[in-house]
Amino acid sequence: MINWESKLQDYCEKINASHAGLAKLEGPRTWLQYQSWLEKGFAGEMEYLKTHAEIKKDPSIWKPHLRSALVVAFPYIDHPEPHHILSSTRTALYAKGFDYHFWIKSKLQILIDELQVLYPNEKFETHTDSSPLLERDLAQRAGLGWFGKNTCLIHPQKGSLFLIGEILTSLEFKLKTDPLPDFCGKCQKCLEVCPTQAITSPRILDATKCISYLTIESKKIPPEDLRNKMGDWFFGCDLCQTVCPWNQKVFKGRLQASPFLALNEFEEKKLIEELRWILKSSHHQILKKVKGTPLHRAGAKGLKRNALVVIGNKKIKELAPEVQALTENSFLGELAFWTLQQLSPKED
Ligand code: B12
Ligand code: SF4
Ligand code: SF4
Repeated sequence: MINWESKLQDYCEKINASHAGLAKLEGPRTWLQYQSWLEKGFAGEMEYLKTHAEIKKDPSIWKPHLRSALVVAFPYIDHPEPHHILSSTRTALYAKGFDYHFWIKSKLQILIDELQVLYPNEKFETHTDSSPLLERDLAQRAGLGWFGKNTCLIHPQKGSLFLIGEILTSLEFKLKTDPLPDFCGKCQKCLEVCPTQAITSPRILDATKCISYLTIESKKIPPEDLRNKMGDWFFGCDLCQTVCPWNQKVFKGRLQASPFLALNEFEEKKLIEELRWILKSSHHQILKKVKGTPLHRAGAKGLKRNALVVIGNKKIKELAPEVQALTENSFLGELAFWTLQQLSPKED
């Protein structure tokens, strides 16, 4: 008979996970919140979130033979799989490492290889992010954290800067994990810091306003009223997490929650060269460079779009010729004009 509590600790050490828990693979407790979020149009262009809805409500439609989930939290400070591509740009901390869809699954596979020996007749599968599961709900039920007002799952000793992955299995676990209590209290720091006011009320995030969505998921040019608010973020955004006192406590002094990153002269020059490279390179060159990293998801067009927003907001005049060259571009032209406007001094 396995003692799951100590087994989970051993497993975490083996694969550099911070914590793990067990949950039944069943309908989520927060289904109604998800449904109302979709109805409000907060998913924007992320059509797959609507297509997946029925499966999320009842995972047995999708995996009738699977009963449980072993849910694992993978911290990304320090990043376990770092890359140094376009390293001067302000990129979300999780994206400073290689694409987690690959490395998380391969780490979970190490555990499956062990479990399969113990339970040769049971089924095991690895999943993370892209599967039709409400992962925060699953992880909350497995005791990995509470739903912060920024919507992220937070653990009192581990913070929220972790990714979630899971092993789904036909096994039925006997261990019952109690969800953690909510420790947000009266704090509102995440709502206050969000530059685009994307967190419309505690635990409700209008993704169409979130910088993470605008720079990663959206295939469009950001609406004009949000462009200035996107600041220097090139890919993703961490502000509502880095400002969080629970992360500040865990990662003492290591997290930046300022609206613009302070760069020294050398870093500023390097950033300008990286942005110049993005604007001047072909789609093929860009995709080749970012292959295997999360940056690939935005596509070459998306990364050029993000570079233009950063150049405009940081007023990088040195890049005016490269921006000018994009004003005839069918996708980027209007944004390139906006960027040029930000670079020229305002008349009274
Ligand atoms: C779509 C998506 C996004 C969208 C929308 C995010 C959102 N908050 O809705 C965008 C592109 C904006 C995004 C951004 C980010 N994402 Co994302 N994303 C997803 C994805 C694919 C689906 C999330 C979803 O269904 N959203 C809809 C809302 C309604 O659901 P939810 O976010 O899960 O929120 C739950 C709680 O808020 C709760 N809830 C809502 N209201 C209420 C009210 C009460 C009273 C209670 C108790 C609970 C509650 O119920 C919701 C449903 O379970 C998941 C992976 C997955 N398969 O689940 C990753 C995931 C949520 N993302 C993740 C990460 C890391 C990020 C970013 C940090 C990346 C970055 N730095 O740029 C940011 C964080 C932004 C933020 N504050 O959420 C991690 C979260 C890890 C964690 N510790 O929480 C996940 C789980 C991916 C993974 N496998 O690790 N993401
Ligand atoms: S990730 Fe950034 S833009 Fe999105 S909700 Fe958090 S602070 Fe706001
Ligand atoms: S910043 Fe405050 S309100 Fe927001 S998630 Fe952290 S503790 Fe909760």
